[in-house]
Amino acid sequence: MDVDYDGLIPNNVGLNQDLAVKKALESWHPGYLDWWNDMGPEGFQDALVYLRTAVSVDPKGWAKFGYVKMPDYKWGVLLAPAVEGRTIPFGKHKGEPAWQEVPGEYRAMLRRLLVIQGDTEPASVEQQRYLGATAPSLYDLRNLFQVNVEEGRHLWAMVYLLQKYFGTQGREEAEDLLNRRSGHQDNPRMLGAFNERTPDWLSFFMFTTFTDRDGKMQLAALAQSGFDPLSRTCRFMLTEEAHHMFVGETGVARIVEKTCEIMKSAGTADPATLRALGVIDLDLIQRKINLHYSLTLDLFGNEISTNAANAYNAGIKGRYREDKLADDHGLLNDTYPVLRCIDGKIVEQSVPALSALNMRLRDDFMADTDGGIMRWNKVIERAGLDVRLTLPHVAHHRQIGEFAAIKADPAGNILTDAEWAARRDEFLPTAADAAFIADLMQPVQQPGEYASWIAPPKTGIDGKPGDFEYVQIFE
Ligand code: BYC
Ligand code: FE
Ligand code: FE
Repeated sequence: MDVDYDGLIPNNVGLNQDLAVKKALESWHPGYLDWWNDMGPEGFQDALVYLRTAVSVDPKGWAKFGYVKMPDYKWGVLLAPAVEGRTIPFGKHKGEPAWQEVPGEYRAMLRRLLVIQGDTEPASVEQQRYLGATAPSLYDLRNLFQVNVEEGRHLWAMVYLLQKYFGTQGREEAEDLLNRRSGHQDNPRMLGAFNERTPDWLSFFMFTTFTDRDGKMQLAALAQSGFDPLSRTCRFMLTEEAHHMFVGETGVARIVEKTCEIMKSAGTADPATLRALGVIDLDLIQRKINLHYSLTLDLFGNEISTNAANAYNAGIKGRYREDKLADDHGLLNDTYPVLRCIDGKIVEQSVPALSALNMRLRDDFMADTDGGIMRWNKVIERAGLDVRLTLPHVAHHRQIGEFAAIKADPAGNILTDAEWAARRDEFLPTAADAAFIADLMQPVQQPGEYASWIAPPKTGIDGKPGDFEYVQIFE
């Protein structure tokens, strides 16, 4: 399963034998590069970045490290190996051979899912575009860029499927994916969280912890798809996703570590004092958790969803680890408990399992997220402090679904509009927080040096020593 690196577009899908698709991708390529130059990392396009590139999709040997200028990164089309004799794992076609072509009746549904998935990838690059200027170290700068180029590759992954399987419509969608812009008034990205700002590095680490984890869960559900090319695409994307969450989770952990160190040495928990000492108070970290976690919960869609039911029944989008679950994989007679908002109150209701699939995936997401929070709290515990970070209630600060209609605090207590207005600044980042962070985040570009507010990582990338020059910047 080696990757063909000879042509313009590295791939393991035999593009050289598939000339129509090759041509479509090659004519899309210049527009992609224009988009990358306009909307990708601002100011570092000439820097040499120590990046990993996939040279094979085998679990062991796919990462090769080396210095690359980002616009020269080998974005390509990579699918995980086919599983011989694979069958559709769930829904009403369960047990039939997996589809190698798009089933006509599910064409619109599949296209919509590919476009939504594809849209998030360039959106995140756009959201992170200005962060390079304030990176706390060359190590972190390199990790940002690694995430960015891989999200760019995820766009390629979806564009390949659109162009190969959806003809003219697919090519039009591929163009539109380059035209929408995160946060744009008239032509925004498709899902809410991808039009929010990622204004600073604490937000970046929260985004990669929580929002990239939504990516993991959604990709895992699509990796189960009966449409085999989608399944194979997502399986390979998941191996890249793990690194994004690593960047986020360890990033926050290192910030927490530094804050705790100063809390102990200065013997104070007072936010103003800690800020004066150049670290980020745990209260502000908690407010950022509340913000990014609630924005991410919105990405799972509505509590009750016929879209989700239809996609499952059709064999197009499965559950997290569908292949490891022991039930009938049809769910027609099952129920699932869902938190709903009824007469202004939060109540648990048992609903048909098929229509609750968004919540099932969200529950799996929440369980997965708990591990990360525990690791952050371990850092605080090791410092001998008894504060703890927590995840807010699902009803807190929501814009999609049942709880968009009400206001709730992070513990899930329902508030009146007046109470919310009076207390909002306790829960979510404030203008003063933003001003403090903007002031705090000054670039550190000496190899081996780190900003005051973040601890160095435990180990380097690719086994490199602490003072390794992960990014060579030329003025
Ligand atoms: N914002 O029946 P419902 C990633 C719309 S992240 C705006 O609940 P469904 C990444 C919905 O579209 C993973 N609109 O919808 C991470 C629908 O509209 P229409 C991205 C929203 O389909 C970091 C209507 O409300 N991948 O990869 O069950 C960096 C009814 O809702 C939102 C996917 O999401 C929202 N948040 O659920 C880089 C996988 N939520 O069609 C990358 C593909 C709902 O009635 N997407 N709506 O006009 C899906 O599976 C589903 O579309 C969703 C929504 C789970 C997103
Ligand atoms: Fe991605
Ligand atoms: Fe990602």
